[in-house]
Amino acid sequence: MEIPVTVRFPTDTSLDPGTAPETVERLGELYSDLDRLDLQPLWTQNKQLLSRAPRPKAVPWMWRRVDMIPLAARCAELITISRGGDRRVLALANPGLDGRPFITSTLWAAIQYLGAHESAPAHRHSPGAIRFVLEGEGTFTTVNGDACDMRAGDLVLTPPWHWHDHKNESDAPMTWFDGLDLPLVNHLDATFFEEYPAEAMQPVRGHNLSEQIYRAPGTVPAVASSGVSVYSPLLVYRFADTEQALRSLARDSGAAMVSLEYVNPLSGASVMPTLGCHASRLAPGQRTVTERQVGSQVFVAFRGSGTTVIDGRSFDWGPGDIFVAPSWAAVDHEASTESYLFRVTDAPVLKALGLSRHTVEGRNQDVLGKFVGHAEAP
Ligand code: GTQ
Ligand code: FE2
Repeated sequence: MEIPVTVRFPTDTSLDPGTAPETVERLGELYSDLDRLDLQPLWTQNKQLLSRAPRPKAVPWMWRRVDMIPLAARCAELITISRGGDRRVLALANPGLDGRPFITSTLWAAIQYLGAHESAPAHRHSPGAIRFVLEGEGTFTTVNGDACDMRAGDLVLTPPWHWHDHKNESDAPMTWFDGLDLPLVNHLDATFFEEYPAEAMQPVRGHNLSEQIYRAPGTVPAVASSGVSVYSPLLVYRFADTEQALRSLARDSGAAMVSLEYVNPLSGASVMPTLGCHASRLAPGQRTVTERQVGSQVFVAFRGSGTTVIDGRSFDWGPGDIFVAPSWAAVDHEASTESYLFRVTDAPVLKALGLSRHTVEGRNQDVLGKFVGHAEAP
């Protein structure tokens, strides 16, 4: 069936009411001929294609720990981790994205749950991943043979095409946050995936090997300059270090919020070319300035509690809650107790492409409503 041209191309705004009927008819024929030959006019759709500012389909949203953990535990009762399914992962699906399992157009965010003495088999893929541990210990993620022990507040990297598996050797379940560049890599038609051959798990060379080389502050291997890679060779960042640095920063600055970026110790660049990771400490009772930036931001509340306003709506968060600010959303925070927020973004991509933009509003945005969750429509 032929799609009517008037549906394919919205009203031609250049057409004024006095146009002769003969011209209208000729225009109709012209649009049909264009359509038939897969040619499309820009003038009927330029406003959508070249919007004055980004118009992300993703909406500001939040997923609460109290909702997610019990559901993940129910999954663990009913669904075993097998070679086929590979991972017990629940994706945070943004309600603005038509049911796709993505938190924004560029980022994947999920919680992953491993029961006591469970493991998830080795595989590798071209999308890069980061893990931020929400609670528990006794689990390690092995990345190309380097078993990275995971404890609450630690950041663990799984760079592109590195073999990785997860193993919980403890008597308690373990939950962490996964951030991946998967939607972006899919958009770029650059996704590859491979299962580890033979055995499910890869051999472990040792524990925390990258940490032993790269964690010492201020020194890096002298030979490394020739082999600086685009992702960080340090695969794990400990919360104790993050916390200490943030505390010291806060003491010096007195600001409502201090932040640090996790970086590649060899280059100072973001941990991966596609993913940037930050940690912030919020002082209680002080609202931060309202800012906008191009790109997607996913926040993980780790410790403390507070309120973040995103595009005029307030999101009240506590430990383990995860919320998202789409590109160019107005964002500010106010903690009610000393708080730590982890954040993953696609900022390195925008920077590399010359598309970064950031503004600080002259005054705080108005709060027009409060996020209540799935009771409301997006
Ligand atoms: O743990 O390897 O959330 O491959 C999505 C894809 C986690 C993982 C995710 C993955 C993983
Ligand atoms: Fe994976």
